[in-house]
Amino acid sequence: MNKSMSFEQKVVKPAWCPGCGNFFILKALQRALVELALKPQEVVIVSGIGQAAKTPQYLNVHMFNGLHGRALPPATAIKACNPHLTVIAEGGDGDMYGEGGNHFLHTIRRNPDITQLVHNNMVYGLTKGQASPTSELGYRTPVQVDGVISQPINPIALAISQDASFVARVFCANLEHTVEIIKKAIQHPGYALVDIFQPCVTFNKVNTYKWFQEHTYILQDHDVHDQGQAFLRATETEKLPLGIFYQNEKKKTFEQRLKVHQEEGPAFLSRTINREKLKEILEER
Ligand SMILES: Cc1ncc(C[n+]2csc(CCOP(=O)(O)OP(=O)(O)O)c2C)c(N)n1
Ligand code: SF4
Ligand SMILES: [Mg+2]
Repeated sequence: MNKSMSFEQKVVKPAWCPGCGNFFILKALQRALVELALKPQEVVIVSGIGQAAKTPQYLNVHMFNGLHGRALPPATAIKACNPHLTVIAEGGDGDMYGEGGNHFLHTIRRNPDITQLVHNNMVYGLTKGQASPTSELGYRTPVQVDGVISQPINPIALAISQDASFVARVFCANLEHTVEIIKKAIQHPGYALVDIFQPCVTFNKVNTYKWFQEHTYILQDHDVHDQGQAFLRATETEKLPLGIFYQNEKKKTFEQRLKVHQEEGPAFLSRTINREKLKEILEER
């Protein structure tokens, strides 16, 4: 039996344009989950709104599809309630760095043991091509008719500056590399960001497959534990590095720091009711 079948969603077919980079990401994630020998019932994918945020609907996993930009708080909560689950928050550049930008910052602070996958196509795809927080200066759209006038966010540099515990970037058409990095992000004990360059073939005619191929290279001989070097690599502009920029495995996770887990064991889900304690509380009131 082909093991990858277990994550295949047979009922709902992807509503993406032919050639969209999201197909590579769907395939890479499916392969990563299979190669990590995870079972569908052990995985939860949380997403918001957008083309990227549709991804969990096309996989045979548990999913929670919430508000635009709000995938990270429920993902953090799910992991805190049941640390046995593999929890992934997934969405687009607008969803995660724009509408959800505040949650991005505060999730880095908390360091829950979750993975954040951002399909970065540098555009709002679902709403038909407006500029996103990662669109380049001067990028023209039907709304930004004279070109974007605000500087794009650099999510990699931002995450490294805040000591996010795992920070990586990939280009989805490098399928093997994307699978490898997603696997490492899921295995990392703590918050892991993977920014995924993803061509939007319909609305972004600048950042195409060819453009990403010509403007990226894979990091070699880079010390992932050197935060200063990682930040410098993240601010390179001529060619954009891909791979793991930074990793800090020494930070405690949000779940490890929660007092309730230290005192009463890990998963809320698997606890039995202490009837004596419950009786005491009820009598007190
Ligand atoms: C609070 C809120 N603001 C705006 C929207 C409209 N909206 C839906 S998806 C989207 C943009 C999605 O862009 P991105 O996250 O980059 O995903 P993509 O479609 O490019 O994958 C917007 C602005 C909304 N649904 N909710
Ligand atoms: S609009 Fe862009 S992001 Fe959306 S499915 Fe089409 S190619 Fe993909
Ligand atoms: Mg987008």
